[in-house]
Amino acid sequence: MNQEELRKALRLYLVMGSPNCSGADPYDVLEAAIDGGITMFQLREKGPGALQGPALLALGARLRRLCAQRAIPFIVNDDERLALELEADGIHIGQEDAPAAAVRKRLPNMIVGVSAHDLGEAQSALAEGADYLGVGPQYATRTKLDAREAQGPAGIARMRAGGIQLPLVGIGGIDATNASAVIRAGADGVAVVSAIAGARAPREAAEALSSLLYL
Ligand code: 3NM
Repeated sequence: MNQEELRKALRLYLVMGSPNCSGADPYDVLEAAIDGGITMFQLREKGPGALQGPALLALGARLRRLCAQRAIPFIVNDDERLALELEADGIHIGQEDAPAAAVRKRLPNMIVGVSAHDLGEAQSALAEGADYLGVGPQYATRTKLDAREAQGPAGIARMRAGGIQLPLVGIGGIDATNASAVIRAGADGVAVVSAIAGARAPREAAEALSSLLYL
């Protein structure tokens, strides 16, 4: 995938694991979200009740297959071994995970996404070979318990003003009421968890976000 294709794929990026699905089967949630127009998916199995071991692998294999069938890039959060086992399209790592340069080297053919919180972290991620950045939290979030203080879309605007041209998504507290502001600040797309996975009707929620993002 080239950089322009990646920018497009990042437009509406669903990040999700079973703890985010309020008891629904993550497969059904993902399928509905794809029907509703998401453009990329990240398996992020974290939080209370997160699956591990064979159960996580089995879920990952089902979700991976669905993404392949529907031509949705499939990214794994933070777990290089799982990413390899599932033949993921990419991996997403945070500042607390393995250094981006080492991951880039070990997984030369994968998309490598990195969480960056300010211009300095964005410049480091770029130098280490990141393919895209996730910038957050844009707004207050209840999904990631150790999230930092909300920085608002101005953080993205500062990165763009500082010369960061990498594909970039905002994350954290994004929903249909504020997604447009994140795009206006310079993001290529938005990454959401609860706005779709926690919605009563994930397909309609994805459709609503999607229609805003293509205005
Ligand atoms: N990363 P929701 S915030 C996974 O700031 C994640 O890097 C964040 O969930 C960061 O869309 C976040 O439900 C959770 O607010 C986003």
